[in-house]
Amino acid sequence: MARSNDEVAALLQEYADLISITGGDAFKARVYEKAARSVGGHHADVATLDLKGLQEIPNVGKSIAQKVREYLDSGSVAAVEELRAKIPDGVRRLTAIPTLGPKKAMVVYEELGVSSVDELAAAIRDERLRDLKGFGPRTEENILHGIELLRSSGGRVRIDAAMELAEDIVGALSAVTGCERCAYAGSLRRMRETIGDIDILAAAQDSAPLMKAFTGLPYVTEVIGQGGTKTSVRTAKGLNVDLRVVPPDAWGAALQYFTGSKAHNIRTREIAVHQKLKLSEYGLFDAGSGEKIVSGTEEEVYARLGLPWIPPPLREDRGEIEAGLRDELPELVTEADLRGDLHTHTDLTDGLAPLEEMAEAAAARGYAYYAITDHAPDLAMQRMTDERMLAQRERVHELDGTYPTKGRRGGLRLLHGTELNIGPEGEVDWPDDFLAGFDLCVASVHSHFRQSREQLTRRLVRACENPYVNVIGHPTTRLIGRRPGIDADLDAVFAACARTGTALEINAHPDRLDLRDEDILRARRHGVRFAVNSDAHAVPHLANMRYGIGTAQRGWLTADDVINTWPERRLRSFLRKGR
Ligand code: DGT
Ligand code: CA
Ligand code: CA
Ligand code: ZN
Repeated sequence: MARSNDEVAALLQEYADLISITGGDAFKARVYEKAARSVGGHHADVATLDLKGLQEIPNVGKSIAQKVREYLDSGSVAAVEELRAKIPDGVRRLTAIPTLGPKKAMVVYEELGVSSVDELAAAIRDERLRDLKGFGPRTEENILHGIELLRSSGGRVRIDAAMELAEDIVGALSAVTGCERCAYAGSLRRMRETIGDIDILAAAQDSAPLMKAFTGLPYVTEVIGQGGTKTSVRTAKGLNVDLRVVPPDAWGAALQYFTGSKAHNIRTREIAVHQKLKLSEYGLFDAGSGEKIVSGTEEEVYARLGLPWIPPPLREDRGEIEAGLRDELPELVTEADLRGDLHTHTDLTDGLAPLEEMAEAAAARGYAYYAITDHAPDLAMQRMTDERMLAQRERVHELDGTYPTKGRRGGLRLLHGTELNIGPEGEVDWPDDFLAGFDLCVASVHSHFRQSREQLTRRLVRACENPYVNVIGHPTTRLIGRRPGIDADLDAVFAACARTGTALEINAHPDRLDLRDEDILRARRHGVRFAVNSDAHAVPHLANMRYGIGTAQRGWLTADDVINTWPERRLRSFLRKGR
């Protein structure tokens, strides 16, 4: 296993930290830090190297090489253990605060017995810090700011916030002279529902102009780390961004590495090792000779490992390696496959735009059909009545087919629908004869989230059994980071959907992304169909579809699994539910 480079790099970095914390030689600490980076990025597995081979790694001298050998042979290093014993874990926790150096961390620990970030915040509140030598009101302010930064950076952000920022940065850096390629990687490229930090990759012969442009971006508030190949910044919204610049011929290997996920990369590296190869962010190398084999494109890297190119949303080690080896990867649904949107609102209820504007925007997106699904009367604040709904239906019929749709023959087909409320017993707003007048019904849970698991499950299953309910809207009702999903037996619900011909929604709003990827994977095994919907309440929300599609891709869905990619006739037949 070629995990040794990472392990050794982490050990050397820790040693460097320990040296500074204990007030050791700053120069020595920097030497170890540099060595850590070199080892982490070295193409050959350090476990296979002797003392001489180790010393050929840049920044690794004799004494460092000896420590590395000691670690590889015995699993520990005496010098590191010695320093470890001197340092309480608490001090190391304190140095995670960006504005608190190791020396000051040691002082507050020794003088005040403070050993956690919370204790430090409390000590500042009690004004216990300002009496220490070298500390003053200014220091307190700085540390408090650092604690705030630390706490806010612990949180993950919504994918749309990260996406907007990343696209802006990629645009700005692509315009820099000498930039040959630029893209975002990491969890954003994999379309995870939330993003820890943004990883930007660029290819250029000379990294300096890119690094300079990057740190000069207007929303960069702090440069956390700066080097020749990697720079990290914090932005005004508290989001961190890493920029890595690689030589153009290493683009493919670097993109593959920094797209991750870590779990996926571990698998690809294992495959490389079995073939006597070594895979790193610098390329795919012959493990024996160290000769570079490929690194220019991701396709080449995967191909040399015996794999087809794997779409980033699949790269989570959830079976994509096995499927790839058998050449059985799914042909994932894409945004271009969508023919319509089946859950949208207008200003008749809580939407912002009138029907006409929403329909016009939908036609401009090139949709073939578009459903208006305003809220039903049981959501009392929406003040819906039979009359209002029927008046809207007339207007929908008038406008049907009148909006020329971009890139398609014929006008936009408008479907008149509604978003029903699934009541506590699984009942919905209107009797069957009224429901029969709609082209489609979405039904969602909007109340009584805390019923028992049995009640919630029965509620959803009953909704599926309603012959007029076509789509279960935002099935778990979760709000990312704010409200957990309801506690229902989802497998029972998925089975009911498959049995009754009811689709499950993948709500594309970045607050929801409901169903989520893992539930989609499970639902798919039951043979359920899905509808990827924007749930738009305003024109700009129509564009959230990309996040719904990203989530569908993470759930391995093909176009055939998604009813709103189907031609209108096939869709209408599905909506009849065998009636
Ligand atoms: P995030 O930022 O928490 O939303 O998730 P990621 O996946 O963007 O993770 P991040 O930013 O820590 O690293 C970006 C990619 O770099 C990650 O997906 C895979 C690669 N990577 C980072 N650290 C390691 C590592 O220790 N080993 C391996 N094999 N890959 C790593
Ligand atoms: Ca990341
Ligand atoms: Ca990162
Ligand atoms: Zn809705």
